[in-house]
Amino acid sequence: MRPQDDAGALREAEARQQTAQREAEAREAAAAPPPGHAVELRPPSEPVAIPPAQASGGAPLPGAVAPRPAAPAAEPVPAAPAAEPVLIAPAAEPATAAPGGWFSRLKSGLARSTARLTEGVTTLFRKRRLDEAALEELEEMLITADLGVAASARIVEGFRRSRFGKEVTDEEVKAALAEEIAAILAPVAHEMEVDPRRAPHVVLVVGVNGTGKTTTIAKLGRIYRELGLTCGFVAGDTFRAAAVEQLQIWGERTGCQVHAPAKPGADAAGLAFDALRAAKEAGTQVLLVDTAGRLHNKAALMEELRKIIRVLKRQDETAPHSVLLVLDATTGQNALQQVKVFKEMVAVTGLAVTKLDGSAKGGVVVALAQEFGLPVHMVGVGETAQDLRPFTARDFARGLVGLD
Ligand SMILES: Nc1nc2c(ncn2[C@@H]2O[C@H](COP(=O)(O)OP(=O)(O)O)[C@@H](O)[C@H]2O)c(=O)[nH]1
Ligand SMILES: [Mg+2]
Repeated sequence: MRPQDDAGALREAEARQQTAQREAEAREAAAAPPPGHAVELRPPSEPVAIPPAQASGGAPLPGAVAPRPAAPAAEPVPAAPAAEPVLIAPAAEPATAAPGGWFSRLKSGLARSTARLTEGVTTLFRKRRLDEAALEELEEMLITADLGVAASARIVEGFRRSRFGKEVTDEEVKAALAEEIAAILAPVAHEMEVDPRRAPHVVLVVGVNGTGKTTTIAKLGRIYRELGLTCGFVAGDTFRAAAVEQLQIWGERTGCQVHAPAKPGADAAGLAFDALRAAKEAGTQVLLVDTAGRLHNKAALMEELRKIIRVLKRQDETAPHSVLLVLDATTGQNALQQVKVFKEMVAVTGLAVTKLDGSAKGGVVVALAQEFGLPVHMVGVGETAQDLRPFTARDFARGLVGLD
């Protein structure tokens, strides 16, 4: 990897984002509520089940209890008795390859990345002796597919040890590739554990604008509601009126209470502080805090995030219990740079990688695992509330190389 190029690419991406944001903000300004207009904390509305037809054919999570109507704010739902820490998918859920099953959705989501990774393998290894030249070509191909220099070297070493001089077919290479990739991913494949007994377990969600923070919060909210938990959202990206509205809509759809700023641009830390107090009083079990991602003003963003953390700790010194960094897979190597930057700002506890469905750069997840060793909790493979999956090493690796 060339840090120089990465920094340049990151600046470019930021510049693009800034332009898009300025345009969006100009549009929003017209639609924004007048200054001083208070947006009330809305009592949670009835959860709206997403009809299966709309949900990419996804079945409800097995083991999930039917979503129950959320109580009005005045009548807090008591914490479920003896609730255990929860994962977003009960371990019992099989990785079925059946159409509509989540593995098939993960696999089809990864299709573009798979094509990028395997086209080379197929032409290189129809039937060939694995010699030095072949290994070199393989390594180059892996780097091109965004797996990063270190992970690519490690994979090729594995091939050298086990298969050097042997005649191999493309199918054998794919299977071996899946194994080598899974070995790199296994140490980081941990689900994000949320402990409802903390009432609330606070998840601070950070990342560059447009990576999918708000969407991921919505998807998580839906899953927690399906698991029978009470869940709140904090619309901490207070400058963008559209961002607040987006979260309010998701709150209504999922039955999660939304804590919105009194006016656009209100202090995000103050909002988070009030939201945590309200969530404690109501016994809300999970609180997901959305944040701004204006990386072009790094110092200001760092100050804002640190201030949010500081005020949360004033009420609960163990909060935030998770700091989830959301990365957009389509940005490829840029995602690596973003991890470095956000790790300097806050104590990131895990990653969510989104837009794997629209990306040819899913290989970057392997580079992330190799370079940082941070837990990869979940992957986004689409825009609907169903399209968030826990990250499992073997399934992801096999999906990436196109195997069942
Ligand atoms: N295809 C696809 N789109 C996604 C995914 N996650 C988020 N998006 C889209 O990416 C865009 C930005 O997402 P948003 O949550 O607003 O990003 P934020 O600025 O980080 O909050 C939206 O149009 C989302 O629908 C995903 O996993 N797949
Ligand atoms: Mg957002």
